[in-house]
Amino acid sequence: MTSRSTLPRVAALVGPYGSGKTTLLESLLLTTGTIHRKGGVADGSSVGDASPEARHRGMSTEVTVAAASYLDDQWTFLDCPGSIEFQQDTYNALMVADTAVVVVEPEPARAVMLAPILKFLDQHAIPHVLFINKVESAQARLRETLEALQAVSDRPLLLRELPIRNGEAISGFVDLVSERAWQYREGKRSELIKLPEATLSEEQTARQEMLEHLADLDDHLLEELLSDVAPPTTEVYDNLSRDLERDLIVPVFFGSATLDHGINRLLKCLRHDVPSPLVSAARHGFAEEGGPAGRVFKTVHAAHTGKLSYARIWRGEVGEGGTINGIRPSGLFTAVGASLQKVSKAGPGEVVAFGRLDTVNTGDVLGTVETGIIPWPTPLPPLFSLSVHAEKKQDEVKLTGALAKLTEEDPSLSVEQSQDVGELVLWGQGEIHLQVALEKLRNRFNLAVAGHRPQVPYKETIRKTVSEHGRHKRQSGGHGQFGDIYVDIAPQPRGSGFQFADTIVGGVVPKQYIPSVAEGVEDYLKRGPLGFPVVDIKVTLTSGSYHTVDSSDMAFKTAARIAMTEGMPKCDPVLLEPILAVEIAVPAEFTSKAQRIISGRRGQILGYEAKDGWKGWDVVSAFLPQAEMSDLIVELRSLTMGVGTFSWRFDHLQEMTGRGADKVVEERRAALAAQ
Ligand SMILES: Nc1nc2c(ncn2[C@@H]2O[C@H](COP(=O)(O)OP(=O)(O)OP(=O)(O)O)[C@@H](O)[C@H]2O)c(=O)[nH]1
Ligand SMILES: [Mg+2]
Repeated sequence: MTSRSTLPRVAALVGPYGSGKTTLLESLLLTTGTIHRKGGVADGSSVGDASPEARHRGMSTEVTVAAASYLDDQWTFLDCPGSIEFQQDTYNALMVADTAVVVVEPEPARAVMLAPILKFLDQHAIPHVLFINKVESAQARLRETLEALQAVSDRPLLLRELPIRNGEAISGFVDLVSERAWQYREGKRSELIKLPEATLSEEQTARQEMLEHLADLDDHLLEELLSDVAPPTTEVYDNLSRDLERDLIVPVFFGSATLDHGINRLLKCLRHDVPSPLVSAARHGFAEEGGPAGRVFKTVHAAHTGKLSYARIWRGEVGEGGTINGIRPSGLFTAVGASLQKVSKAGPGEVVAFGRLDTVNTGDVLGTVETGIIPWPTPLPPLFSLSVHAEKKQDEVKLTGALAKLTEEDPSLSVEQSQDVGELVLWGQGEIHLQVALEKLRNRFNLAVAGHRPQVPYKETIRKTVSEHGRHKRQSGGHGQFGDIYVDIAPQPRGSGFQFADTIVGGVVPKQYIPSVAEGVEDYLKRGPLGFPVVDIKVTLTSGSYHTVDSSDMAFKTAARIAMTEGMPKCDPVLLEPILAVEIAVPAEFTSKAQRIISGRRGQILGYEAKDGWKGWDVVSAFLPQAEMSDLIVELRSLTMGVGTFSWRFDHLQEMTGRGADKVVEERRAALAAQ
């Protein structure tokens, strides 16, 4: 078997949370001789998950970059977080990978968790293989797991190796192409053994099945199979690598990351089958010829090194001392987890971190932007929010700066300065995502930040028309103050906002004072009788009087406020709560659960239909009060094995009455009184 490519390649390790990606990275690094002793996730000694936040939680919270070499081939492994809350980093990493190793558990019920990542891989035609991990502790038969996995994969899964069993336990495997057998050994490389007699007929069937899948995609192979000609091994290998390159098949491997079983085999197949970076570069729209080009897939603001931009080089060579996008980087580094090593240059296929490319962001092209380069995925839309503030008042400016850095690192995190309720709101993908962001602020920026549930931007309006008189008169020494007006305050249809009009005739309120009346009214509307901004209301100035010397803008503004303060409580004020249009996407087996979540949250189900392009998924549409959205994603995920998600937008304001409304108003009064 010869290597297809000597250019450095990139394999991303992806898959559901906790499937063993970081442990697999450790095993890959050991097998390739990059490290000499294996660390563990549990005791915080693994190469992956080096950040304090990841260590603290025993889970990956961002991508780990690790360079290795195997049989003279250069590799960079990208160990991606499995949690759906950190998928932005995973998607970014996949945008520079030549292949993805999808690590899964041998648990048929969990197969559904793969759907989102497989969708992303197929949408971007990224070649990928499956690695069924933890086989030593599998409860289910490999077949059952495979069937469940096939149900969520649009591409055919192709079992590349067959387990050899010793009783129930898997003790080795047969490679279905070379038809050679290996026996696992503890702490050592697997041993080549004679294909066991007992496995022979099963092996023949499995091999035939694999060949038939390949023949579906190749006429020559099909002819051979139909006429009972055994295809030469090289032809099978060629088919495998060609079909993988085009994302037409998904080869399946199995093993154990903790026991280092099946790792060498996985590496050998990657070495043989994974396409060259030249193929990936073309898939991304980078032309073959031209100056140096690359793309940034990860940005970190590290405490000591400053800003680091991890990039894949797609073409040409970049070197120390040169400029990139007009900037001279402070250095070039390769990484094995947190350990960085300075290098003088980097060429096609390599992954390097550039120091201090200040104006360059994740997703940016390094070099000339060519037409045809595929767009970077848009950031994941926000699903969960916290209102945040620095625990020390003097840290507030620092907080804004630190948040800007975090949102630059992770565009699925965003900050909103809410106008309505005056809060700084941090938006992200879920509770853990935001907690990790707060931990980063503490660990990296030495900022103590508190987060709490954000306020709902309630509004209020009125249901009755009232005419009111407002008179402001004061005599104090020289100039007095005099403003006198009559207004009609009237409700308006939903969505009309605020309107002001006048029906003044004969100059009873002189023209120059009318805008001041409007201003006084608007001032008042910032906080109505229930304590919230007032909307959907029309105020008409109908009459009044003035004084030639004592009247002023200020006096009419005050008169307007008086009229509003007197009149509004008589207009039958009513609370308005924001209603969102939400679309919940779930695998169809969870559709009724999604509907129950909606009804349990005062929502109104509008209907459901099959999710476009997602086999076996539904979308439930509904109206949902914004007050009920805050932990929607938390409940949805807990009921759908983490895969359910939703999109939302503000739709309308709706009158809210009864005990719920009374409670909102009471809480608002208490909050205002405490100010
Ligand atoms: N029995 C067994 N356990 C394993 C194996 N691989 C990993 N684990 C365990 O599974 C748990 C999760 O392992 P990780 O390597 O952190 O999994 P991960 O996929 O990186 O997790 P996230 O990055 O958080 O998605 C740990 O307790 C590992 O020790 C394996 O091959 N066999
Ligand atoms: Mg991990």
